[in-house]
Amino acid sequence: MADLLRLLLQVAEKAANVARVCRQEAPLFQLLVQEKTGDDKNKKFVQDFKTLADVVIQEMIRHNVGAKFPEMAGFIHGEESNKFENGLGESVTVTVCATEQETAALLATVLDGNRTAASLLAQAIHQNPASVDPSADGLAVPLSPSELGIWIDPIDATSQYIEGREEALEEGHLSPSGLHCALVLIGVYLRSTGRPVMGVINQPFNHKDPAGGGWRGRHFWGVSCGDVNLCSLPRPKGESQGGPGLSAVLSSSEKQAVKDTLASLCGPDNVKYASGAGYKILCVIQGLADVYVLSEGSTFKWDSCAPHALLRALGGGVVDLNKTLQSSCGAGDQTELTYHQPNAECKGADRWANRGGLVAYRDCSQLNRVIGALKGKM
Ligand code: 2IP
Ligand code: CA
Repeated sequence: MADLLRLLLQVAEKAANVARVCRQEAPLFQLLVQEKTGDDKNKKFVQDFKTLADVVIQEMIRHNVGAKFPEMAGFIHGEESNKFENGLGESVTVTVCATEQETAALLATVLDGNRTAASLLAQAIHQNPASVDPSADGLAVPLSPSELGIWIDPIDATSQYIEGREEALEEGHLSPSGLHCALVLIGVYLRSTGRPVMGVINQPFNHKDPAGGGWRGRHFWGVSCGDVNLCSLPRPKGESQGGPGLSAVLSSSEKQAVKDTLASLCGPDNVKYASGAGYKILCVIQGLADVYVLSEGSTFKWDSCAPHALLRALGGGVVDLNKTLQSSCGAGDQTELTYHQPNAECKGADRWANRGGLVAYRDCSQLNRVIGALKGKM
């Protein structure tokens, strides 16, 4: 498991490099921000570049993990499909090739011959970042790769990534929107039970190098399996243990009834809004909010798997909101989100939606207070 965690930290860092390169290098940045529609649309160009960047990152992770752990190869899932059809009806499969040159040549075909952009992208994909987190070494967990599956969100909060507003993060404060909301999420679950057991979160745009060297990232990881619960972050200091103070983070598009209920439970100043499903769970992990409540089925397995594993390592979790509201025994392990079974009656991405909404929490008694307040209100 130490090997797997080390590899995931490395590929997440590589993904973060690709995300940064796409914003830093002018030929890629132009492609990223231009939305071509109607007559302007180049029919040879495969969909939009944003989707291509996502797919390239996802395929790079799939390629690297599958090469080192072949038992996992058929169980690495993500938000994007790597099969594209362009406006001319030609179908192209984007994969990461054995060499940088081959990858560049393949990317050039989907970038309609733009060799500069293709080479820059291929270079970032094939470059190995030097540093991995030494604190992840020596980890012993009795799990084998053949028991595990993976969910990847190559870039969560894509809209914030494209918009690219720069915010200076203030220690201990949640910052509602901006580049820091964009996250690379890699979650590992147990195929038999669907429980999340390992998660890696990389925040490619955490702070700017004071010496002018561009954006620097930050990463977080957690492992939760049996008696082993380890997280790169400590439990936030001054935990209230379910006491009176409570704060919540919500999507700005949350239902008014949920906003009102939480404002009266937490106090209006303690309800905050932020972009990105992954970023909101990260706020709970970091103690910037106690709970993240979402009443809609607008998140997916790839959004929640990685940060869910970190919350479990800290003694919290992520439950299905509707199931928990209906459960006679209240919040408990039975209503935690799982990651191995699709919603059989749904089609497309909705097969993997967290359809009942969710609550992410660190402290079970705080979760119970939220559930108690929301009963009969939505
Ligand atoms: C999105 C992204 C959105 C979030 C939505 C996710 O993923 O995290 O920000 O909505 O649920 O699926 P909101 O910000 O309102 O919580 P992506 O950006 O990868 O599509
Ligand atoms: Ca997402």
